[in-house]
Amino acid sequence: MTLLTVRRDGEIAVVTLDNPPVNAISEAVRKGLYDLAERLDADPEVRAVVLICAGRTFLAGADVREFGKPPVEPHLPDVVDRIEAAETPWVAAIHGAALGGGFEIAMGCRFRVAVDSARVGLPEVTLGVIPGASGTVRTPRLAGIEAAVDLVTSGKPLPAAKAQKAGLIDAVVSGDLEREAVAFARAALDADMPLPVSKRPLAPMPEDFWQAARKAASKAGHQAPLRALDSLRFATEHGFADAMAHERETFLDLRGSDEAAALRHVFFAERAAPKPAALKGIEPRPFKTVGVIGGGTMGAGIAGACREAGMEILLIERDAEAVSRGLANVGKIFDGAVKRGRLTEEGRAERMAGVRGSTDYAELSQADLVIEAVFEEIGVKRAVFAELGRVCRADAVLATNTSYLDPCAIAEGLPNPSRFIGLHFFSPAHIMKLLEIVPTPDTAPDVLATGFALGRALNKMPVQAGICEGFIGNRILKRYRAEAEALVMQGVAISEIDAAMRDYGFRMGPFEAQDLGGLDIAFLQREGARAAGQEVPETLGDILVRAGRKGQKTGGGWYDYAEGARTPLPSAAVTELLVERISGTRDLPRAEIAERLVGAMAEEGQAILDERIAQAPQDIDLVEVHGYGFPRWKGGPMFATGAS
Ligand code: 3H9
Repeated sequence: MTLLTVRRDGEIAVVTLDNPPVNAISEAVRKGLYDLAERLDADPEVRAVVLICAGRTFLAGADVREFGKPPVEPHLPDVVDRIEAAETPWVAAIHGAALGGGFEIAMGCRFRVAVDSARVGLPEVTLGVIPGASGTVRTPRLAGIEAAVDLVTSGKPLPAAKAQKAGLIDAVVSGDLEREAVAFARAALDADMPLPVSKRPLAPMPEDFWQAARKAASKAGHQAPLRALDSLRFATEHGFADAMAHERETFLDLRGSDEAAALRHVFFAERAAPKPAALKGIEPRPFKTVGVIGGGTMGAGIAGACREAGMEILLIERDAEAVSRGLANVGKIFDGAVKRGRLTEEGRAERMAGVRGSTDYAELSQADLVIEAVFEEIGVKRAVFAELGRVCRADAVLATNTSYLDPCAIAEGLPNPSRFIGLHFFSPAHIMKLLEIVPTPDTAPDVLATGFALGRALNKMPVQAGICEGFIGNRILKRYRAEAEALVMQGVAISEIDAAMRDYGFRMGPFEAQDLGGLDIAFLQREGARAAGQEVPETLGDILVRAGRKGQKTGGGWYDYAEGARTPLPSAAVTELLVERISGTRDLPRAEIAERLVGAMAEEGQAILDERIAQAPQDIDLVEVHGYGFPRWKGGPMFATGAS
């Protein structure tokens, strides 16, 4: 494979970069492009250059794997400058995605053309850095300051049509990209040549614009979007060279930051998780027709997610009334998508046409996959699988969406148990990314592979978990809550613990989150275990639930709430109820509180690893980031405590 090839189409040189899988800009790519710009400038017969990429995408950005090492020349900003300074105009021909350094190279080109399925963007802040090769300096000169602020501080790429509207690309083409780009270059040679992007003028913005942008950027919770904004502002108030120096300094500073390291860790963990090495070469079973048992919040969410991914759904409920309620629940999911402008009315009708309801299990005889999402009670679930064992094809995959029960116990007596697996979705299932995949000792490898393939098809983050109470996520949650209660018993204020975890980066602390979700769910589960003869010590939460304090829905839980309000107010009633379990008062710095709670999560994570419930520490981090609101820029409990 040759990294860079050059072919001539008359007076146009077509440069093709081929650096699989995503044409990341490695040291070799930087050097190759720089040298090529020199070489093509020296060729009097070349009047324009088209830069195009082989494979699935245009240049996807700097090679993130190099970020942990010292920078090596030629640096990317110099490559971009060199391309911009070329004697002959360069045309970037974009398919797939032009991201980060890839889009910065495209901005060094005199023109940008793209196919309509392409996206362009500057996602650097999602990796804890800012664009480091002129993204904060050239973008405002190319598309104006407002568009640049949006693109850089959000990190969200724009589809080609919107990018063209914003002035980020010159043309959207259909048909063969290379041919169209060559034709574009040829036509451009006969027209007025635009100024190189770095030479374009820029008018500063008023103070209130920057203040509003600052407020918006601070919502991300970590420093990169704010530093990106500072860099954009600097670039609009200083000359090009000074702005480039400022941007580079900020980029290098952030590149070495803990937040950037954490975000890189999550980035690579996310890419590894959906395709476990152990399943390489194992063909998943099909899942075109999917049965969902139960049309409550969870079942409807699962049905909605599967339908959105193109599967045909059969929703099974107990009686006709429950069927129509279930279908209405699925309908509400698509209504939400219409309301947010993500789906048209016709699209909604098409989605719903692929969701049928029935009370008759026999209709599942042709289903490829059936997911059970009924009440979390072993007897109810067993009855469902007894029925499924009778009606489903012997090779159909049968899955339980249990969150606490032992999947082996659910599957007991099922004929052909190798097709059985746990698929633990998180509520709301059409939104939450995490999917815990729980094989039993009987689960066949291709059934496990089917779980992962389903996760990928649903655009979820699939993580394999072994069997224990709560699997990975809920087991750690239990420990986290227990540690938080331990602090309360030592005299730390409930509101301080919540504030500490918010300061750490969670949207909510452990107690306010319980008030929102309801304290009774975990309480009932503990009561169930007690009724089954297990030794489960009385928690502080139990005391509150027994006193009728189940959270916001009962007007109070760990906090009081004013009528109809959601603001948590410290509760004298709670202090009174817990007085015998709390010893004095204790002031603990918030950072220390967070350290203790995250430390407890990591300790439980380590136990989970030792018991082989999780395959790798980064899987635990993904579970926490995607299912439990752990701040991404802290990398997850294992990373944050140095355990991954
Ligand atoms: C930057 O550019 C900084 C500059 O401003 C300044 C520099 C001075 N590097 O996602 P996929 C790997 S910051 C290294 O499954 P898809 C990935 O790990 C960068 N490796 O593919 C995986 O490896 P493996 C700004 C990378 O088709 C394989 O490629 N750019 C990089 O679903 C396939 O990845 C970004 O943040 C990389 N930059 O999606 C873009 N990117 O096969 C990040 C990917 O071993 N990338 N890999 O598991 C993406 O968003 C997606 O990969 C993309 C393709 C949309 C391009």
